[in-house]
Amino acid sequence: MRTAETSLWRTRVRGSLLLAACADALGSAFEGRRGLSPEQVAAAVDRPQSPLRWTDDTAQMLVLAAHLAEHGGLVASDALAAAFADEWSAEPWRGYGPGAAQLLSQIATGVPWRVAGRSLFDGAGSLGNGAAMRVAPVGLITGWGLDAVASAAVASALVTHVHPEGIDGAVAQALAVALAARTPRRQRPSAEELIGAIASRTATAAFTAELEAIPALLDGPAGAISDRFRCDATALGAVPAAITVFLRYPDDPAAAVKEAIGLGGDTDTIAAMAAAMCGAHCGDSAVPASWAAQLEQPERVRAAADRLATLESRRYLGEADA
Ligand code: AR6
Ligand code: MG
Repeated sequence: MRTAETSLWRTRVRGSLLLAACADALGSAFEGRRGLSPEQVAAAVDRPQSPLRWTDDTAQMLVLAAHLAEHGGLVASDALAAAFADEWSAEPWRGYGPGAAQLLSQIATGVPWRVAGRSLFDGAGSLGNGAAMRVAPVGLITGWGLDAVASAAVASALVTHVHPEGIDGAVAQALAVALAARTPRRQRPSAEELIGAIASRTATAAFTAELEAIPALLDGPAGAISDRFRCDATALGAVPAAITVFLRYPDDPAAAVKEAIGLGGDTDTIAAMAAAMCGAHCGDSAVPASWAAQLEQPERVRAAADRLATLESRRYLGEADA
């Protein structure tokens, strides 16, 4: 890959991870609330007054980014499960979902991830949005086709989320980020193309039905989005809402984050997922200065992004040289 292309890609990877981290932190103040007023959300988002502390969403996203960088872009399941469990053990207070905490504590004490994941929710496995909220790095690997992105998303999900809807959430989010990153900056992402690419690679009829609802929500009031989607901690309730918000504001992360938070419910996660898409499309120049100034450990996020972006340019060069 030429230097200019590498640097352009790096800005997108940085933009995606930084905006996801900022949005996660901004949204966490409102998690679980409903009926938020736009003024209330704008006051907190436009001029954050206190440090932006991220939650389990960003903690796990950074683990996955580091894992992909270390393993040549591939998912080594045992090592990834152990890395998530280590992260949870080190900072269990980040706001993990109840199923996730139960699962990661089992893995930390030696239970194999295959056994632990199946034990959740009476054997159904988790259909939470946790595999989706952390998956952006999978969509930010250069040189990969969309089928490879979808396969890696499945592999990354399976170590914690075995329910088909939890897996579909990760596939959808990874593909949305991948397509956002592949859309020229001045071009508006095509809703039809994005929805089609996701619908053809997700497995459940339930997810397809939610995706099909998106086009009717692209114009009109945000209230129609929260009327249609549950906007909760499930993959089905959160990921289609995040995609809808991104498609409404692909070039405007601040507007996207405000709208995502305003939906209520799982505000940190829906905002983080929509922002990851915006950042992949716009690059890091779109990160509002007031957010960057307050973000917790910004250098750690940038370093994770740069390792991911550099990994890809090395891989690309290696293929070209072969
Ligand atoms: N049946 C019914 N409800 C379920 C099921 C199921 N099979 N699976 C999940 N849920 P969890 P995550 C519901 O705990 O996916 C943090 O706040 C259930 O209500 O596996 O990592 C993050 O910020 C459960 O509590 O964790 C994210 O918002 C919820 O889905 C979120 O949690 C989450 O599933 C990530 O959640
Ligand atoms: Mg959340």
